[in-house]
Amino acid sequence: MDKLVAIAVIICALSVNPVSAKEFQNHTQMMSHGDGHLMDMDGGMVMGQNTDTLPGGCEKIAATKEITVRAGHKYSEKFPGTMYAFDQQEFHFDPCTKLTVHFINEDEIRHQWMMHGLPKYLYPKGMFHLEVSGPGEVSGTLILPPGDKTYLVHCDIAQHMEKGMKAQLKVGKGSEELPSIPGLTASIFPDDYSGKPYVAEEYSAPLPTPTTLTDTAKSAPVTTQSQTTSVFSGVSIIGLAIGLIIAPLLVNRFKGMSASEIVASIIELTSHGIGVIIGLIMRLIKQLSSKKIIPLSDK
Ligand SMILES: [Cu+2]
Repeated sequence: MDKLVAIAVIICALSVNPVSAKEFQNHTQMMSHGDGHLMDMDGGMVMGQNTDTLPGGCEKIAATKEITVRAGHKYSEKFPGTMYAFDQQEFHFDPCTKLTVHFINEDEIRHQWMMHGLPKYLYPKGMFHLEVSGPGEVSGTLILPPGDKTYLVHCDIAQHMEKGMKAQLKVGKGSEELPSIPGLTASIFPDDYSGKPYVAEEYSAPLPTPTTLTDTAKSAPVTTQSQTTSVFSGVSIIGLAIGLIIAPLLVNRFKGMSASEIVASIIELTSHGIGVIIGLIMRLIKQLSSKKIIPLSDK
């Protein structure tokens, strides 16, 4: 009888299929999809890779740095109330540094190292983004813009940032301290164990500074005259029309850029966009003159 029990136990033990942990994967064989976007079929991804284009306002690459960042549940253990964290919460680099980030995910789930606020003329969507699904490593390179600025770095998977996976990257002196960085800055929603009902306090986020371009566009007098006789008014209308058309585009493009970056970007824009603008002006003149708004010749 004892033998039977022993055999049963052995069979039972052998039939148990232990849940095997996912193997650590080094995502080195990624396919380039253009525009600095690389990915493989196993959950490795890099977005906004830039190894050689200098951001506007950088005369040369100031330094070449390499860092390893780890992401995982275990790094959140020292921060009460969190679930996920990076192993570092703050990074600091000189402007125009060429930075390679080796991102290691130590969890069985998907994590990201996503950096925001980069100039959109150089980094699509204003992001530099590394992603690994399950345990593994991915590496990516970018060139940091000039100027003092603090960039948000986080994991964008739902609730991962709110649960601790948040950091800040300061270029130069940085521009601010971001809230709710575990162990670093005060939380926007601090945990309260008093048992009293929660009363929401308004978080006073700094309001975005109004951009001159939008102000100009908004405050510019909108003419209601449909029939104008002088060439001067016709030109004004063309200028205003172009301003109104391109102002929102420019505002979006220049968002979060330093003065030197804006200048560099304007130069770039001008050289690329001059043909388009000339075409637009020609078309407008043609349209307006066909409607006899602008007298092309004095009669
Ligand atoms: Cu995550």
